[in-house]
Amino acid sequence: MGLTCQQLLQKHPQAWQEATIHPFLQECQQGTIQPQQFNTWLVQDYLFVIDFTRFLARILAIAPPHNFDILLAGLSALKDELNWFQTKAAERQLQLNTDKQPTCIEYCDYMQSLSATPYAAQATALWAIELAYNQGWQLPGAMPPPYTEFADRWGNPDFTTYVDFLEQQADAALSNASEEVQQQATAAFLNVARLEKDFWQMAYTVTSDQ
Ligand code: HMH
Repeated sequence: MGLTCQQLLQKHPQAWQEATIHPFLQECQQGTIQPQQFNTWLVQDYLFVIDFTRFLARILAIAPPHNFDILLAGLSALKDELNWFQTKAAERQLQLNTDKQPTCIEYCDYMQSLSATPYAAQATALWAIELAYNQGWQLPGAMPPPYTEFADRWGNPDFTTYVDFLEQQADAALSNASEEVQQQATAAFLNVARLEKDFWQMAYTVTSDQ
Protein backbone atom coordinates (compact mmCIF):
# COMPACT_ATOMS: atom_id res chain seq x y z
CA MET A 1 0.00 0.00 0.00
CA GLY A 2 1.52 3.27 -1.12
CA LEU A 3 1.05 6.65 0.47
CA THR A 4 -0.29 9.73 -1.31
CA CYS A 5 -0.19 13.44 -0.61
CA GLN A 6 -3.99 13.52 -0.37
CA GLN A 7 -3.87 10.82 2.30
CA LEU A 8 -1.46 12.95 4.33
CA LEU A 9 -3.89 15.88 4.17
CA GLN A 10 -6.81 13.64 5.12
CA LYS A 11 -5.00 11.96 8.02
CA HIS A 12 -3.70 15.17 9.57
CA PRO A 13 -6.35 17.86 9.05
CA GLN A 14 -5.57 19.68 12.30
CA ALA A 15 -1.85 20.05 11.61
CA TRP A 16 -2.60 21.27 8.10
CA GLN A 17 -5.20 23.78 9.24
CA GLU A 18 -2.73 25.28 11.66
CA ALA A 19 -0.18 25.56 8.86
CA THR A 20 -2.51 27.42 6.53
CA ILE A 21 -4.94 29.40 8.69
CA HIS A 22 -3.38 32.04 10.91
CA PRO A 23 -4.30 35.51 12.23
CA PHE A 24 -1.40 36.92 10.20
CA LEU A 25 -3.16 36.01 6.94
CA GLN A 26 -6.58 37.04 8.22
CA GLU A 27 -5.20 40.44 9.25
CA CYS A 28 -3.64 40.89 5.80
CA GLN A 29 -7.04 40.18 4.28
CA GLN A 30 -8.70 42.69 6.62
CA GLY A 31 -5.95 45.24 6.03
CA THR A 32 -5.32 45.45 9.78
CA ILE A 33 -1.90 43.79 9.98
CA GLN A 34 0.66 46.04 11.69
CA PRO A 35 3.37 47.12 9.21
CA GLN A 36 6.06 46.01 11.67
CA GLN A 37 4.61 42.52 11.71
CA PHE A 38 4.24 42.35 7.97
CA ASN A 39 7.78 43.63 7.51
CA THR A 40 9.15 41.09 9.96
CA TRP A 41 7.53 38.33 7.96
CA LEU A 42 8.76 39.80 4.66
CA VAL A 43 12.42 39.99 5.70
CA GLN A 44 12.41 36.55 7.32
CA ASP A 45 10.66 35.01 4.31
CA TYR A 46 13.32 36.45 2.00
CA LEU A 47 15.97 34.77 4.15
CA PHE A 48 13.90 31.56 4.12
CA VAL A 49 13.56 31.59 0.32
CA ILE A 50 17.34 31.81 -0.10
CA ASP A 51 17.67 28.52 1.79
CA PHE A 52 14.57 27.09 0.12
CA THR A 53 16.25 27.73 -3.25
CA ARG A 54 19.23 25.68 -2.07
CA PHE A 55 16.84 22.95 -0.86
CA LEU A 56 15.19 22.79 -4.28
CA ALA A 57 18.60 22.69 -5.98
CA ARG A 58 19.57 19.69 -3.83
CA ILE A 59 16.31 17.96 -4.78
CA LEU A 60 17.03 18.60 -8.46
CA ALA A 61 20.42 16.95 -7.96
CA ILE A 62 18.79 13.61 -7.00
CA ALA A 63 15.54 13.81 -9.01
CA PRO A 64 14.70 11.47 -11.88
CA PRO A 65 15.27 13.34 -15.18
CA HIS A 66 11.56 13.34 -16.08
CA ASN A 67 11.01 15.62 -13.07
CA PHE A 68 13.54 18.20 -14.29
CA ASP A 69 11.01 20.30 -16.27
CA ILE A 70 8.95 21.13 -13.21
CA LEU A 71 11.85 21.54 -10.81
CA LEU A 72 13.80 23.80 -13.17
CA ALA A 73 10.69 25.92 -13.70
CA GLY A 74 10.43 26.15 -9.92
CA LEU A 75 14.05 27.25 -9.59
CA SER A 76 13.55 29.86 -12.31
CA ALA A 77 10.47 31.21 -10.51
CA LEU A 78 12.53 31.45 -7.31
CA LYS A 79 15.12 33.57 -9.10
CA ASP A 80 12.33 36.05 -9.93
CA GLU A 81 10.94 35.74 -6.42
CA LEU A 82 14.24 36.64 -4.75
CA ASN A 83 14.52 39.74 -6.96
CA TRP A 84 10.91 40.62 -6.18
CA PHE A 85 11.56 40.33 -2.44
CA GLN A 86 14.46 42.75 -2.84
CA THR A 87 12.19 45.24 -4.61
CA LYS A 88 9.49 44.93 -1.94
CA ALA A 89 12.06 45.38 0.85
CA ALA A 90 13.52 48.45 -0.85
CA GLU A 91 10.04 50.00 -1.19
CA ARG A 92 9.61 49.58 2.54
CA GLN A 93 13.19 50.58 3.35
CA LEU A 94 13.86 47.26 5.01
CA GLN A 95 17.31 45.92 5.70
CA LEU A 96 17.58 42.40 4.23
CA ASN A 97 21.06 41.88 5.56
CA THR A 98 19.78 40.87 8.97
CA ASP A 99 19.83 37.88 11.31
CA LYS A 100 17.39 35.04 10.97
CA GLN A 101 14.99 34.60 13.86
CA PRO A 102 15.13 31.23 15.71
CA THR A 103 12.08 29.84 13.86
CA CYS A 104 13.56 30.75 10.49
CA ILE A 105 16.85 29.13 11.51
CA GLU A 106 14.99 26.00 12.62
CA TYR A 107 13.09 25.77 9.33
CA CYS A 108 16.22 26.30 7.23
CA ASP A 109 18.16 23.74 9.31
CA TYR A 110 15.29 21.33 8.85
CA MET A 111 15.39 21.70 5.05
CA GLN A 112 19.14 21.08 5.21
CA SER A 113 18.59 17.91 7.25
CA LEU A 114 16.14 16.53 4.68
CA SER A 115 19.04 15.88 2.32
CA ALA A 116 19.74 12.78 4.42
CA THR A 117 16.28 11.37 3.55
CA PRO A 118 15.16 9.57 0.37
CA TYR A 119 13.88 11.47 -2.66
CA ALA A 120 10.26 10.53 -1.86
CA ALA A 121 10.44 12.27 1.53
CA GLN A 122 12.10 15.35 0.03
CA ALA A 123 9.56 15.55 -2.80
CA THR A 124 6.78 15.33 -0.20
CA ALA A 125 8.34 18.14 1.83
CA LEU A 126 8.71 20.30 -1.28
CA TRP A 127 5.06 19.80 -2.18
CA ALA A 128 3.93 20.57 1.40
CA ILE A 129 6.03 23.75 1.63
CA GLU A 130 4.57 25.13 -1.58
CA LEU A 131 1.01 23.98 -0.84
CA ALA A 132 1.13 25.71 2.54
CA TYR A 133 1.64 29.09 0.87
CA ASN A 134 -0.65 28.33 -2.06
CA GLN A 135 -3.56 27.53 0.28
CA GLY A 136 -2.59 29.92 3.06
CA TRP A 137 -2.65 32.99 0.83
CA GLN A 138 -5.82 31.86 -0.99
CA LEU A 139 -8.05 30.81 1.91
CA PRO A 140 -8.82 34.22 3.43
CA GLY A 141 -10.21 35.51 0.11
CA ALA A 142 -9.19 38.56 -1.93
CA MET A 143 -6.74 40.83 -0.14
CA PRO A 144 -6.65 44.65 -0.33
CA PRO A 145 -3.54 46.56 -1.46
CA PRO A 146 -0.70 46.46 -0.60
CA TYR A 147 -1.27 42.78 0.20
CA THR A 148 -2.97 41.86 -3.08
CA GLU A 149 0.27 41.15 -4.91
CA PHE A 150 1.53 38.99 -2.03
CA ALA A 151 -1.64 36.89 -2.05
CA ASP A 152 -1.48 36.64 -5.84
CA ARG A 153 2.16 35.54 -5.88
CA TRP A 154 1.37 32.28 -4.12
CA GLY A 155 -2.36 32.05 -4.73
CA ASN A 156 -2.44 32.52 -8.51
CA PRO A 157 -3.74 29.68 -10.73
CA ASP A 158 -0.34 28.98 -12.33
CA PHE A 159 1.17 28.48 -8.90
CA THR A 160 -1.68 26.12 -8.03
CA THR A 161 -0.87 24.14 -11.20
CA TYR A 162 2.80 24.03 -10.19
CA VAL A 163 1.81 22.66 -6.76
CA ASP A 164 -0.36 20.02 -8.48
CA PHE A 165 2.65 18.88 -10.50
CA LEU A 166 4.74 18.70 -7.31
CA GLU A 167 2.00 16.53 -5.82
CA GLN A 168 2.09 14.17 -8.83
CA GLN A 169 5.87 13.89 -8.55
CA ALA A 170 5.72 13.18 -4.82
CA ASP A 171 2.93 10.62 -5.34
CA ALA A 172 4.94 8.86 -8.03
CA ALA A 173 7.98 8.67 -5.74
CA LEU A 174 5.81 7.44 -2.86
CA SER A 175 3.96 4.83 -4.92
CA ASN A 176 6.69 2.21 -4.54
CA ALA A 177 8.09 3.47 -1.22
CA SER A 178 8.81 1.07 1.65
CA GLU A 179 7.06 1.42 4.99
CA GLU A 180 10.13 3.19 6.37
CA VAL A 181 10.22 5.72 3.53
CA GLN A 182 6.50 6.35 3.93
CA GLN A 183 7.14 7.12 7.59
CA GLN A 184 9.91 9.53 6.63
CA ALA A 185 7.56 11.27 4.20
CA THR A 186 4.85 11.51 6.87
CA ALA A 187 7.34 12.98 9.34
CA ALA A 188 8.44 15.51 6.70
CA PHE A 189 4.83 16.54 6.08
CA LEU A 190 4.15 17.00 9.81
CA ASN A 191 7.38 18.90 10.40
CA VAL A 192 6.64 21.25 7.50
CA ALA A 193 3.12 21.84 8.87
CA ARG A 194 4.48 22.70 12.32
CA LEU A 195 7.22 24.98 10.97
CA GLU A 196 4.75 26.81 8.70
CA LYS A 197 2.52 27.52 11.71
CA ASP A 198 5.52 28.76 13.70
CA PHE A 199 6.67 30.89 10.77
CA TRP A 200 3.41 32.87 10.71
CA GLN A 201 3.60 33.33 14.46
CA MET A 202 7.18 34.60 14.16
CA ALA A 203 5.86 37.77 12.48
CA TYR A 204 4.60 38.81 15.89
CA THR A 205 8.09 38.65 17.37
CA VAL A 206 9.37 41.97 16.07
CA THR A 207 13.08 42.61 16.25
CA SER A 208 14.48 46.05 16.98
CA ASP A 209 15.71 46.97 13.49
CA GLN A 210 12.39 46.44 11.73
C1 HMH B 1 7.81 29.93 5.17
N1 HMH B 1 6.91 28.63 3.32
C2 HMH B 1 7.52 29.74 3.72
N2 HMH B 1 7.87 30.70 2.85
C3 HMH B 1 7.62 30.54 1.53
N3 HMH B 1 7.98 31.54 0.68
C4 HMH B 1 6.98 29.38 1.08
C5 HMH B 1 6.65 28.43 2.03
C6 HMH B 1 6.63 29.15 -0.37
O1 HMH B 1 7.71 29.20 -1.17
